[in-house]
Amino acid sequence: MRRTTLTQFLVEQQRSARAIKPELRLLIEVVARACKAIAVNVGKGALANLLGNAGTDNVQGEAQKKLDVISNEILMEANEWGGHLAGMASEEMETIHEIPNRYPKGEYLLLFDPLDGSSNIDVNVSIGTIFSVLKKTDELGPVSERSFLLPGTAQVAAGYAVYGPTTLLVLTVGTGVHCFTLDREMGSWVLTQSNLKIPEDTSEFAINMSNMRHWEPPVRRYIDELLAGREGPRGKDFNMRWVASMVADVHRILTRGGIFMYPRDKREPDKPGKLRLMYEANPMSFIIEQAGGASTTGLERILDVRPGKLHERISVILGSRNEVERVAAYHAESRRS
Ligand code: AHM
Ligand code: MG
Repeated sequence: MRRTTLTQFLVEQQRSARAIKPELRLLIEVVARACKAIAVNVGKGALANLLGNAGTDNVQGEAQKKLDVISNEILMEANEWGGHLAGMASEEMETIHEIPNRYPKGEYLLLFDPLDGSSNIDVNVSIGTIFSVLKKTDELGPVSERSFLLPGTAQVAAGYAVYGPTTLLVLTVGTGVHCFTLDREMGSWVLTQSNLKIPEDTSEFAINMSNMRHWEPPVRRYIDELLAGREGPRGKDFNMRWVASMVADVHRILTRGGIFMYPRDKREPDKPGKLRLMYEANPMSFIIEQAGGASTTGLERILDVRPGKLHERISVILGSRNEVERVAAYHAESRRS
């Protein structure tokens, strides 16, 4: 069987499809290599004393795990010197990181959540890395936080790695969604699924039900109808799954459909949702849309949102198109009434 590696796939995207420039190809390869290094560390776990807290908090006030810190360092070190980037930003760093003057600089900006699903690290459940690539538009000026504040539609590439039973890399450069599996013996990413498509309909949903009392009426209405099952207005039974690692929940949806929701809730009015726009919601929304799904805050398409700050949080509702559109319609109705 002829195998297509990530390198071959990217060269193909560059040469034939003309979807990416050589600099972007190399940048994606470096990110993918860093994900391999993260996978090795995640795989060692307690053997290398890598579980547990690092003893520090990140900018969001969350306790950092040792593996959060290590994964951030791996991505930073791998990408700093390649010459393709102007700057980087991470969930684990308060401010942006400008590429230092001792290295050549490029035109791309890289954003990442180095290890998503932190609450699952110590319990051996799937976790992952999410990344987004933007092109710097203010070419002449030095890189600043403002350079990063572009809507999701400006992304030129996005992807995630899942560190699960197998290690996967899911990628889009705007020409569909493609999945690579890490061949651990060979150390190479092998294309295992091309052009993933999300079914338009589903009977599976993912939401943290313990937050139900904080939800806004349209979300409550939608979930109430799903829970009513065959006897309710939807006339069919729905199943629920919640891994609590966005990478794993989104990957299930890419594979067999579903709707994922981390909606805005009333707990902390200044925090609209839990998930972060720039390095969680945007890259996942790009991937979901490229696979034929939809992604909204409830009130607007996530990829159209103009970010106000780097670590902004946002309501996320994404997955099978017909279900996402139904939730958006409930939001629109509730606004009108
Ligand atoms: P993290 O980036 O700190 O790991 O938080 C994001 C994670 C998502 O992966 C997941 O969907 C969500 O938080 C789970 O939240 P909860 O613990 O409320 O179920
Ligand atoms: Mg995260």
